[in-house]
Amino acid sequence: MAEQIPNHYDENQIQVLEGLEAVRKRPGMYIGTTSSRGLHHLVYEIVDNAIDEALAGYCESIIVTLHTDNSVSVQDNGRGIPAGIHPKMGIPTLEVVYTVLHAGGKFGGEGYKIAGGLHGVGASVVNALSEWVELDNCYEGERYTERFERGKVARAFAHIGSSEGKHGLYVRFKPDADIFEETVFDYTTVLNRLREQAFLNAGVKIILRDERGAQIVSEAVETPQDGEQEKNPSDSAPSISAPTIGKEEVTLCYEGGIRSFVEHLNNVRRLAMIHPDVIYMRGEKNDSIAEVAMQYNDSYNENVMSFANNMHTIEGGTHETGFKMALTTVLNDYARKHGILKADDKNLTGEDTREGLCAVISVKLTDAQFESQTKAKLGNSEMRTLVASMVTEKLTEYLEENPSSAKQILEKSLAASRAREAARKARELTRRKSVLEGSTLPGKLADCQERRVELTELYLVEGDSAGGSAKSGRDSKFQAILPLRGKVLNVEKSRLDKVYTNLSLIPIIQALGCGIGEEFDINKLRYGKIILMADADVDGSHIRILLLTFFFRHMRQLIDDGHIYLAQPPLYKITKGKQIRYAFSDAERDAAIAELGGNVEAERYKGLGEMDAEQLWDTTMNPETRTLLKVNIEDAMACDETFSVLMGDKVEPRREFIEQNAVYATNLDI
Ligand code: 1YM
Repeated sequence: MAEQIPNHYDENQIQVLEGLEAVRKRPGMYIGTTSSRGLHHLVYEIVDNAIDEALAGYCESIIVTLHTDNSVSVQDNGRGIPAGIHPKMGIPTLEVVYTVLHAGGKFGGEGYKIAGGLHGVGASVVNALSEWVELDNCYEGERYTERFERGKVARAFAHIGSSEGKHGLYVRFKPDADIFEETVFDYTTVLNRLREQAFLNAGVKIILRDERGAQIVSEAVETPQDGEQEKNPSDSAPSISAPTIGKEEVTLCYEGGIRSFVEHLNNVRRLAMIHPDVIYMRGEKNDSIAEVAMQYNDSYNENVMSFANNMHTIEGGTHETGFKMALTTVLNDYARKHGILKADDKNLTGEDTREGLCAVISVKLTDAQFESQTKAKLGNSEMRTLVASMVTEKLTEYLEENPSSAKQILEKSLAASRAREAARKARELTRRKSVLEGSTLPGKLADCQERRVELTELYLVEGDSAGGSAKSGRDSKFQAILPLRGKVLNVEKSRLDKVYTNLSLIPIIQALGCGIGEEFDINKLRYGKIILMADADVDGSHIRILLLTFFFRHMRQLIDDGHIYLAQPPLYKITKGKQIRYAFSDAERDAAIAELGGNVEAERYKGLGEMDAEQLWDTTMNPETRTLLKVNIEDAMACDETFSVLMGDKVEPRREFIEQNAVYATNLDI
């Protein structure tokens, strides 16, 4: 190849290296974060390129493999990347794709009309942030390889012979441990993302292999599901803690596309449907396509997910508002026309029409504009009209043609509307009562002196005796204590009106000050950190899950904005004479015993109540010495699922979940 490379190779090479060096210096600018989320982003970036090739019609299967050395490979059976020298850059095109910033397939190619991708990251960013990248490219019957280390060519692009009938690109890379805080891939995270992509791109086959579990997974169990075949399942808990290892092989392929997505979302939550079929709509205008799939279940939750060019628009945007507007209008019009809403009845609100709704909105457009800081909100106004007019037409048609489904859906919305009215009354009653009592703060709250919210902490403490110790042990300057009375209401099984009138929740709502549901206002939050402090036993876990479910469903932003923490009380106290050590695990206990040597006493704390004020301060509340776990929702989808399964009405799936995950329960954070 050498003689084909023109002279300006050198100067281009300098520019390229400077570009990749910039990525290594400021990785956050290109992938948002160097946390686990950023790490996984690298895989998605390469997979997106393979999916583009599949959408262009040249590739039918994509294999993603998690290797034991923490590297990952992605292989497609598309055309492969053109093998020639790039006319402008004077280096092999393959090398351009992997070393030139923002090149990533979006230049010149006919098949790449639809551009998506967070921060416009491409293969070159993956290369810059990897310890090494190996490429094996089969293009037009010939095979080529190249290797990079930290973005630099380590083994030159080379033609190594015939491709022996194979075609497509194989990429294997190992993320650089100097860059990433976390370098172990989480199987569940990768699986969820690949599954989502398989749903969004109907018919594309994605295979996920995890070689890391091969040693520990031995028995094959057959549990084929619709569109998903698994070999060797070793079910992994959707946990907030350690990375999960997965099945040896899972195949994801859904001919039903987003219809199957909605079925899946409802099924994994083990929800009962209120009408038999998924409603599916599709519309096109100019170069844009909009699709919606929806079905109502009997829960009280709303689960509307939207995507633009296969990117999850977590903050919604025009396509989502178009959908919501049209849904509300169509249901109100239908209800008026058929006398379900009488002349003096108020209209259904948007929230009423979305109770129990599971919907997926997917739009594909040429010139997607993303707004907001995280670029997760679609801004193109033409998408609002496209989705709204499609939903107005197609949903009206569906309701007229399926009167019994229509009846079920409207009954659900009406019930939601009545509950909302009851909730409003309950809320007013609570407010009036607190006005009469002269204070909006609950009686049991021991407040702190500090008024600057970002400096304050509220401990929600299980039980009056632990509450007492916490009150005496705290630093009352910035720490407030609210002892919880009895079991917290399971909000997964209750409508809003019940939540407002629940005696276990009212003090929490009042202490936080930020309201709830429609009235929620983060600016009124009275504490920067809300710390759940419960025993390290089964009852304690139950209270933690109930509280987290409450925050997740009714004050979600507290979790999203990182206000919710879990206190970590020690499990053991090890004493030798006057020396005291605390241990937070069995291993730490053993280490402490070894350190102190002979004649030690190790006692297991049965509950927080056993600790006196000073011990509680030293181990669990003193910012200098305590450990707090921040509750963050990396994967809202998996989390939502877990809450539905764990806290829903159906006992059987909960029992199944607990049995399947029992081994993980000891290190499950919630
Ligand atoms: C495992 C990741 O990147 N596959 C892939 C990438 C490309 C092509 C095919 C491709 C695109 C085009 C023409 C085109 C890319 N090519 C380019 C570039 N899999 C993976 N498969 N021929 C092949 O866009 O017209 C960038 S990406 F720049 F060479 F065209």
